[in-house]
Amino acid sequence: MSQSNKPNRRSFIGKLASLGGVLGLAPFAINRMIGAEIAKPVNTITPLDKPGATMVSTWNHGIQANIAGFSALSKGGTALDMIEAAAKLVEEDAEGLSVGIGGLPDRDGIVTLDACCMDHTGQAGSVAAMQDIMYPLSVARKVMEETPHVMLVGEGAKMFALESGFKSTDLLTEKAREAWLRWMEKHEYKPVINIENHDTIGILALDNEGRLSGGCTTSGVAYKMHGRVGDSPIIGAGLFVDGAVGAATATGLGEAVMRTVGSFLVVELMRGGLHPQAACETAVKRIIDSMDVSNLQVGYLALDKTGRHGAHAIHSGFNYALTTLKTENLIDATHG
Ligand code: SD4
Repeated sequence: MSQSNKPNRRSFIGKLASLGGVLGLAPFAINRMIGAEIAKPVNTITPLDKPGATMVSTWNHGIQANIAGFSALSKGGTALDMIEAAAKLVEEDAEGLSVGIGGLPDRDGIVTLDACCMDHTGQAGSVAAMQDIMYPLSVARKVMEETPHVMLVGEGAKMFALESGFKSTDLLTEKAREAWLRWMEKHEYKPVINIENHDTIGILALDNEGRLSGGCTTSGVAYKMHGRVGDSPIIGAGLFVDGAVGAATATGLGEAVMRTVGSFLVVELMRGGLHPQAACETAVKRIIDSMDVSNLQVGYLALDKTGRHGAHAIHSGFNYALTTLKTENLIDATHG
């Protein structure tokens, strides 16, 4: 665990309590969110010796995202609601340079977003290369729930979002535009490992009923070719969920994940009996064995249906946030 980043438990509970206040939650609901602190649970509390609600999310921003997810749970939400709430929080943060508004643009200065989600029944939705819409994972969820399709791209995805009531928003912030202008001076495309430790967010959640869901949302690799789509919205690459087995998500250079259908591989390895940690390690090894990885990073994160989790990356620097009703941790993934 990276001590400098380790969140303080008291501040976590404080955040949950004040969030509860803002949301007008009954005290028992707040108690549910901080269950370990309560001496005698009231009978509305789901026993935590079942797997219990668990969320894992990539990178530092996973901590805040998971808090938003647990807030959705406390309002009666499902695992998929936890995923959507967590994604929204990061997507609307204009300071983050890799997800939603504020994401770094492609080489033509255009921000295009990729996202997908999947639930415990195997339903999936996805949008790719979508412009001007701030909440791509929510649009992906609508594709899943309200259309006969799995994936919409580009102009079609945007049209569907507008028809569904999403607003058109300029996603290129001044900060991102300035970074792009600096990049234009050399105009050199070179993927950068662990750009700034708040990359793509991949989120996996297990609710109190044992339902698993997952989501992934990103602006993709910075300064990509216009029209390039990475792994993040590709079901099986950036995300895969099998409610009877487990879920996995990926971060890093999408091309390496897509070539090895990474998240599907991690889930299939768990189906074969591997612990999520071992499954992530094996999937990373598949990449290392099949290409030159000196300049590329990939990290996998997995959660199985019993609440066990693991993560592994090619290089150091990848971490993930783990949140349950009892604990919150920022964990450095193993690597190599
Ligand atoms: C992509 N996998 O577009 C994404 C980028 C990413 O951490 O995850 N960065 O290839």
